[in-house]
Amino acid sequence: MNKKVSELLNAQVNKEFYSAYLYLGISKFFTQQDLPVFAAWYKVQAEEEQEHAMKIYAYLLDQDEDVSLDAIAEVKAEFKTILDAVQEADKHEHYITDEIVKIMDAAVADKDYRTQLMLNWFISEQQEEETNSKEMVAKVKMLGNDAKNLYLLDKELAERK
Ligand code: OFO
Repeated sequence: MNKKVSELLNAQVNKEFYSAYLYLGISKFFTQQDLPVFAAWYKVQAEEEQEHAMKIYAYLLDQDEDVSLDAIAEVKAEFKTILDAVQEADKHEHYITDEIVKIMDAAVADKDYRTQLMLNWFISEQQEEETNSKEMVAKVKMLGNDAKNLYLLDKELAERK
């Protein structure tokens, strides 16, 4: 595998684990706000991010590439408001999309069709996650900090498995 593609994929393993950590931090914040279903929603998201990291990890090993298991950066997860927390998640999803696109660009430049095929899944996944996080921001903006509304939204989120 091309060195740049391999390095970017390695870095992405770490970024996906960081994403899991960030979502766990957001989940913790919602637990502390007494919004258990919001908390559960972001905990599911944290689990999904670990799966993403493992997808790239397994792909690299399948290609006989090494995987560096670097330190995962600390997550502060201190938010002033519920809106701040959901906006942080939305901002992060856009950042991750940009990172996936950078790897895709490198794979295209190298005519690395196998990596492009693997990354196609991530391109679709990011589309879905950006849509979810955008909707979450819109809902929280509409409902504001009204306790009853947030309780209802918390119940609506309970649908997510
Ligand atoms: Fe890894 O799925 Fe979004 O960030």
